[in-house]
Parts: sequence; structure tokens; C-alpha cells
Amino acid sequence: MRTQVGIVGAGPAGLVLAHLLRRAGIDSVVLEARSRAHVEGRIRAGVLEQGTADLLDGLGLGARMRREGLVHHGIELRFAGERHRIDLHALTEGRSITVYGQHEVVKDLIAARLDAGDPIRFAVEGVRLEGLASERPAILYRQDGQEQRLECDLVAGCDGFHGVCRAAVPPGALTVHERLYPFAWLGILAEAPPVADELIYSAHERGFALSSMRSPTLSRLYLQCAPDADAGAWPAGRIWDELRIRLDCDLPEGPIVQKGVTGMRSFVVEPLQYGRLFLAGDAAHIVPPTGAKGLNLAVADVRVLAAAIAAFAATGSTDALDGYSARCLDRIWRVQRFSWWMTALLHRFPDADPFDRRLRAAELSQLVHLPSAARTLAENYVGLPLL
Ligand code: FAS
Ligand code: PHB
Repeated sequence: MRTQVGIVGAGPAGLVLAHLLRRAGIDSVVLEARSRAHVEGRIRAGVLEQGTADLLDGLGLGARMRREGLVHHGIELRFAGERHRIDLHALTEGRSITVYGQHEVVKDLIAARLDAGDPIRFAVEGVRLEGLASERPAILYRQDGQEQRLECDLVAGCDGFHGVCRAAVPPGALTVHERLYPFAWLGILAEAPPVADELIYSAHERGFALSSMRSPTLSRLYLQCAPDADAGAWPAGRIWDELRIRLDCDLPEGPIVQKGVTGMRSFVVEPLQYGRLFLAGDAAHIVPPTGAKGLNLAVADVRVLAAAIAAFAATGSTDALDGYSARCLDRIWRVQRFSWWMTALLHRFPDADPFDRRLRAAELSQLVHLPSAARTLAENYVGLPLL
């Protein structure tokens, strides 16, 4: 088989890239290790930046998001018994976020691609890359027990943090920047109405808590926990009790339909390219989810990549492709900074001394008393301008 772009991974990065390439008249094949049901059922991110929602609209893929998504104009911070709303809409001249689950975005992107008759190969095995340093790279894989070879002009590594594409780059060709955090998030999905109409971020002395949602009847809630926490050691009663304490309010309970622990790390690999392989999304970087950036950063990467591929397809020039990495890394590091800052601001660090705790309290106070500090948070939260 032959295609212009071989895309490894049918997550937000791979699927948005495939749609952007289709709009530019460029053929691609998406290869996904898991089943369609698995990727569509994987509960992850929940907040779409203004730019991401607008992009889905622009691709004609935003209808259900506009029907079912929840547009929010603010978020609430809770700390030291206080409650402060950050008016995102007013602070960013009218921009907002849309709460719409990542798995819903993935469903919409998959349905649209398959309806258009474009290929997504699910449940592929043994993906490996060949000829990345040549002008004729290839992706080898097995499907239904049959060995397959996909000849490409370019390979997009959109296979997430644990994928094979980044690992296919020869040792020494990439530089890794990483920071691990001394905590994780216990996340639950509960059939219960959200605590409030908007998201609540709480910096409690017992640890961070976040109240989010997926719909008016489906809550998404998170608790800071030990980095090696076992979700099994968190029965429903303990979760609800801890949420009440940390969110400093009563909250409606309901059946917990999904529970899991997500580790926290900051990770960036440089550059994002090796020969004809281009890394995007979690394959290239990971942010702690505090700033709700993971999915949105993946989309920002592939917007740049799709434009560079279109220029290459139209002219044969690799200038835009050669500039992909540098163009994305500026935004990636600004988003890394924001995600690290939000994480440091809102979480309890086990080794924090009294000085650290007072600095954190001062940072929180800045947000309440200094409009420029609140504006900086708001501008980053709704999404930096797309390149
Ligand atoms: P993804 O990981 O979404 O997609 C990669 C795809 O590649 C997957 O479908 C995978 O099956 C496939 N793949 C992997 N190896 C392959 C191979 N060898 N061959 C073929 N396919 C392969 N972000 C937030 O903003 N908020 C959150 O609350 C949040 N929660 C998260 C919880 C968890 C458990 C995880 C892991 C991440 C979370 N994230 C969150 C971040 C997440 O949303 C990512 O940023 C987002 O999925 C990035 O999208 P992709 O880069 O497409 O990677
Ligand atoms: C979510 O709804 O999953 C969510 C919202 C905001 C975050 C992280 C996750 O910062």
C-alpha cells in the first residue's frame, strides 16, 4: 500500500491531522493499535480551548460539540476558605472554553473520517518504522495476522507517550526534558450532577481537588493522591468524603462509573522531527493535566504540521517541514510553563516548607488582587493564539 502520510495513532492528534490533510487534498492512512470501541471509550480530557472548538467547527466536525458541549465563561478557585471566580470571558475579550469529553471528540472525528470513506486501520499490531532517514519511509504492521507494508512520503508519530514512533528515533538524536511530580490524580466519572455550573479548582491543605463535568448529569472529579496510589484503595465513600472536605462544600453523590489514577509529569522531546518522521501530541510532550492543555496542545501541533505537509505536497520544498519543530516548541514550552505553574499553585507538595507555603498563598492572592495576574491565567487557560 502507498499513501502520502502514514499516521500512527487515532487519538486527537492523529485524527485531527487526518482531517486537516483531507481538507488540503492530501491522502493519509491512520493506523491504530486498539479497537474503535476502546479508543472511543477512553475517558481523558474534558476542556477544549476556544481555538480547538473553533477548529472543529471549521472542519465541519463541531455540530455535536455545539449541541452537547458546555460553554463556560469562567472558572472558580477555592483556597483558605475563600472562593474566587476568574471571569475568563471578560478577561480575554469574549473568549471561553467548551467542556466536551475527549472521547466524544474522538467519536466525532472517527465517524466523520469513516463516513468520508477514508481509512483507519484499527487493532493493528507490531507497528515498526523503516527508512525514516530516506525519502521513502515505510510503516510495517500486522492486521488480522497478515503482514502489511505502508509506503509513505511522510510519517506522523501521533501514538501518544507510550507509542513506538519516538522510540524509533536512533539514540542520541533526541533530547528529553522531563520533570516528575510527587503526586498523581485519582479521577472519577460519576452519574451525579456537577457540584457547580463551572469548574472548581481547589487548593486545600490536604491536597488538590477539581470538580468538572461531562454533562448536567455526569460529573468528572479529581483528587490529588500519592504518585503510586492504588485506585482500589479509594472506595466510593472515601472519595466522596475527601471531595467534600477539599472542595469545602456538600456535593451530590452518584454511582462511580469510571475510576483511575493518572501520573503527573512534564515531558518534552526535542526536536519533534527525525528525517521523514514528525512527532505530535503526547508522542512529543506531556503536561500535567492541571491546566487542561494535553489535548489542546496536540491539536495545536498538528495544525502546524498539516500546513507544513501541505506546503511540501504543493511545492516539494521541505522548508516548512524543517521549521515544524521550532515553530511548535515555542508554544509547547509556553504551555509547559503554564501547566507547571497551575500545578505548583494548586497542589500540596510533600516537601514544601513554611516559606514555600507562604509563597504559594501569595501567588493565589495575586490572582485575586492583581487584574493583570488574573488576565495572564485567563489568556493561557482559554488558549494562546494558534500559530
Ligand atoms: P493519545 O494518547 O490520545 O493517542 C495516541 C493513540 O495512539 C492512542 O489511541 C493509542 O492507542 C495509539 N497507539 C499507541 N501506540 C501505538 C502503536 N504502536 N501503533 C498504533 N497506535 C498506537 N489531558 C487533559 O487536558 N486533561 C485531562 O484530564 C487529561 N487526562 C488524562 C488521563 C490519562 C489517563 C492520560 C493518559 C492522559 C490524559 N490527558 C489529559 C492528556 C490527554 O488528553 C492527551 O493530551 C491527549 O490524549 C493527547 O492526544 P494524542 O497525542 O492523540 O495521544
Ligand atoms: C476534565 O474535565 O477532565 C478536566 C478539566 C480541567 C482540567 C483537567 C481535566 O484542568
